[in-house]
Amino acid sequence: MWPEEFAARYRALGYWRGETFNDLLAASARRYGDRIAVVGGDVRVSYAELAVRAERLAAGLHTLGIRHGDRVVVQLPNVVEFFDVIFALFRIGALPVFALPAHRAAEIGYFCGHTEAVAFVTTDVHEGFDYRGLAAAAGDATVIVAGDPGGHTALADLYADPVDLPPGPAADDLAFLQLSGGSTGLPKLIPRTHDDYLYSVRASAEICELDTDSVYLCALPVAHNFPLSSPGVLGVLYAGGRIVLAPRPDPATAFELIDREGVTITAVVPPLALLWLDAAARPGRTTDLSSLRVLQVGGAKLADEVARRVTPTLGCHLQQVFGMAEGLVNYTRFGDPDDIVLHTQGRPISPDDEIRVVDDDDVEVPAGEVGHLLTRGPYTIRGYWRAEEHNATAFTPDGFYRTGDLVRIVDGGYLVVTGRAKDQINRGGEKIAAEEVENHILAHPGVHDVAVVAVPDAYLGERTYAFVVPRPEADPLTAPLIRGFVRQRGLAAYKIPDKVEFVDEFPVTGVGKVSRKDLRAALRTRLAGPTAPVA
Ligand code: OOB
Repeated sequence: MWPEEFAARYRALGYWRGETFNDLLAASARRYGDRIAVVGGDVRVSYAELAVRAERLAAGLHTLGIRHGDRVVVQLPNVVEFFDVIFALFRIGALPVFALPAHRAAEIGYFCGHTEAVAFVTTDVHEGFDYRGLAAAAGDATVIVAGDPGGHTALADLYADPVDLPPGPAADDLAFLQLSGGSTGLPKLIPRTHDDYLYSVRASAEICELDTDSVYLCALPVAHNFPLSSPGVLGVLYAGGRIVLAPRPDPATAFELIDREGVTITAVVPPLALLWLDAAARPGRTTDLSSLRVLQVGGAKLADEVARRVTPTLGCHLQQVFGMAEGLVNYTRFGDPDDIVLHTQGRPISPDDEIRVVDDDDVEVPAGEVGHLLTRGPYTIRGYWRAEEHNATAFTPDGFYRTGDLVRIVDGGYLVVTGRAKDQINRGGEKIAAEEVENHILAHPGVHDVAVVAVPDAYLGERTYAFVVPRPEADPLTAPLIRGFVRQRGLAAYKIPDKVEFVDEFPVTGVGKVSRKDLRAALRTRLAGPTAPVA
């Protein structure tokens, strides 16, 4: 957490206002009452109704034994119940741990175990997958299911008559644990407080000019930091607008909702932007997209050629968003010249976001040159949750977060992301820690060693390539066998290597470590693909 001098400063400057998400919901329910807050399928929930639903669910969850400070793993698709659940947990002061719908037994098991979760909230079936099958991975946690509970606790049964609950959390308490994309063996958890997160939400809503006329299409998985708070669904609830939940992000589903609900703003990752642009430009499109004012693109580097197509094709502003669940979020602003909007990833939210661009020895590089991005500020964490050892290297001694991103700063303080120094693959915005996948592959008895690297890809930006050194005495390995093995270990599908290649040995660095740099270079030469920003 922040040293007291910083906390005092952030309070004095009005960033931290001593408000919680409970205060936000109460204020919005008072202010916007009967206006529709959330639309999901045929369900339309007003601000006043949302407050009541959260209060009733808080009563039921409390009766179930969930208390202040308890962790609850929440894995829900884009459904209205997501809001009931998180605001009910906020009311109690229990911490949602935000899993994504793509996560499977390996991830859910780890989240529940590592956080000692008391409950796991999920859905019945979504996009053909039965989430109740993950119950075994949740260990001792009570399994709560939105929809058909199949023998578990039904979420629907937990909405109870409001009871007198103990006082809720303080503004400087943790509000939830968010997931890090990670670059190490196991995902890290990101502790965010009410004070710090609310500041980023309010400031984002202002930058994105949200108001009561805003209609936000949530096409990405709602629990991810981008659609959650940049300005995302929480920004909309603060500003009194309307959230429209898309069950899937494909153009047909999204365009239909944009047309029907008069969507004004939405957020996508670069591959989705590409799909939408192609679909929007197709002759004979029957949906009307003219209500759309802003397309936010972030999560991974947006290619210049794609950026250039947004305004002519969709007739709306492009806003580039470069953010991270650890904190720092950058936006291009609506009044910015084309050059900035098309070619930079924006500038920070806050005048008190401190940015340092340094070389390998943590020495600042000359202005305008590429270096490692370090950051500190009023909504950037000072450490991962229960990860002492990792924190010692992931942060500088004076509290700057090492983002692992390579950037340069251009005039006006705008950042251009040029690459990455962390061992992570950014597969169309979905982050994959090389080491996590390597550990799963290494568990195969026929594998001697493995190195997982990114390979440039025209559509996703990057794909995952696994180089495997087999054990000489073992039965011959095949790529499908390795992929199947990893899948069967319960790893999310997006983490399963796109390609597996068998080699006799790895190139090594001077000290004898596997040289991922040489592996990537060899791959790039061989594939001669587009030069995507692979660090
Ligand atoms: C967002 O958050 P995370 O935590 O999934 O991933 C953060 C990482 C960054 O460190 C960077 O490597 C990459 O994703 N990234 C971008 C980018 N936006 C994120 N790289 C290049 N260009 C961009 N525009 O991805 C996230 C959180 C809040 C808002 C937006 C994105």
